[in-house]
Amino acid sequence: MGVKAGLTGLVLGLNLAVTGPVYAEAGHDDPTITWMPANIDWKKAETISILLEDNLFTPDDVVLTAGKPYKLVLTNVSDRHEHDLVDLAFFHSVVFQKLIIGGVEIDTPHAHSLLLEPNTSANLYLVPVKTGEYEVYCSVEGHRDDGMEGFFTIEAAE
Ligand SMILES: [Cu+2]
Repeated sequence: MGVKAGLTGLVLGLNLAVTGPVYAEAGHDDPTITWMPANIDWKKAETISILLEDNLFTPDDVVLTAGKPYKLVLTNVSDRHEHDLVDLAFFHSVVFQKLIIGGVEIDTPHAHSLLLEPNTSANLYLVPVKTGEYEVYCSVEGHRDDGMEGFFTIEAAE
């Protein structure tokens, strides 16, 4: 628990919001590094860039393949507003190898959401592990109502 608390403090300091233990109540399992498929070649990670704008995601429909490595580059291009990317079901369907926020590397298999200050970006190295269609959105007040939502679909490998 001490390790987790320490990580949470670090993560919050880097504007990566880790929400409270609601996932347990919702019946989600926390991803652990044991979810990581063996022999992932990170040099082959596919890069997908997603812009967080006022107030939409571009693109807003992202398809990932389970078991493959990805580098998601999330950039808040707003000059004025913070934006986040939220949905517990999605964040519990992927396992992180690491996150890099503002040049700082965070080694964690698990995060609950991502909050980005204006004109900042984050690189998420992850492997999707649970197939499904996941609705994601920005939880900053009013942004979802303005249309800041989208879908991440995780497909089974062929
Ligand atoms: Cu927003």
